[in-house]
Amino acid sequence: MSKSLDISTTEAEQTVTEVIDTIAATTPDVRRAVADYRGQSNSVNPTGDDQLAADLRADELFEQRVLDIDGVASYASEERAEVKTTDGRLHVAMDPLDGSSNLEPNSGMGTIFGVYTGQPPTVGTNLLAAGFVIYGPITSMVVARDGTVREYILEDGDKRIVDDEVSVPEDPTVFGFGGGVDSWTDEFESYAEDVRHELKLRYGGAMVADINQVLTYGGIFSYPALESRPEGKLRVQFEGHPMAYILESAGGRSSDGEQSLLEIEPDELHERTPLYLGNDDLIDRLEANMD
Ligand code: P6P
Repeated sequence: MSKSLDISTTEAEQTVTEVIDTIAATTPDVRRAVADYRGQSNSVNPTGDDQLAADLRADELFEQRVLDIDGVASYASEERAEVKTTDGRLHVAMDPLDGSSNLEPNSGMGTIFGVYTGQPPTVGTNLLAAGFVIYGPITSMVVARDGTVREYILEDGDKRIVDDEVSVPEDPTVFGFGGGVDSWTDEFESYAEDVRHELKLRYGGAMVADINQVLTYGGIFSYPALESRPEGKLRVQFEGHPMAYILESAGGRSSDGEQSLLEIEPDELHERTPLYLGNDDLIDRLEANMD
């Protein structure tokens, strides 16, 4: 039997595979929605971000199809206040369109997902799989499951493997820090001052693309604690946990400044956290700096 699950490991594995394939198969419709729904929606999501019509359309597409999967018990989304439940055993949490503010300038955007054994809000160690899609010059997908990270190119929603063992390069090259110098704490500002003399700046305003830079070239991505907002900007359940699972499966590390992001058990579904993800020595130095 699977850990803390009342279904067989085989059933859990089959459901994870179906979730991944369903998300991949939905990407052509999301890519079309991104082109067709560029306008504002005059609404905000539960954490106060402006919602584009494309955010809502992507959320609708994924919710319908993910909840149709037999083994899925619930669908949680950055775009909606409540978790939608049905029969099944595994729980899916998604950021349907990450970085949608990049839609207007036609920069990178994506989809983030996590498959949990417990219903969100839940601890990151309940993840069975996590991944993200990038709607870039090509549509690509990175998936972490069973300790391995794989990268696929998506063509008409079908996966074609391009890397069957993604790992963070040992020698870091890039860094990307959100929030802006004037909003950082003194501790982070001094850390950032060291890092910016060692690495190249790669910050594009969409976590999926910036994290993929770190997976490709090595380095660190952070949306840190801010003077005015110690909890930072990004969400534990929809961004922190999935990306931590991927980076740690690829030989990197994650932190909230003290511990792995996977150790965080959010009290609320849309809880935020400072987050630091990348090469282990860069995260070690960060945590020493934040003491
Ligand atoms: P800022 C996109 O809106 C997002 O949620 C993440 O994908 C990204 O890393 C961050 O916020 C960008 O925030 O403040 O730089 O616009």
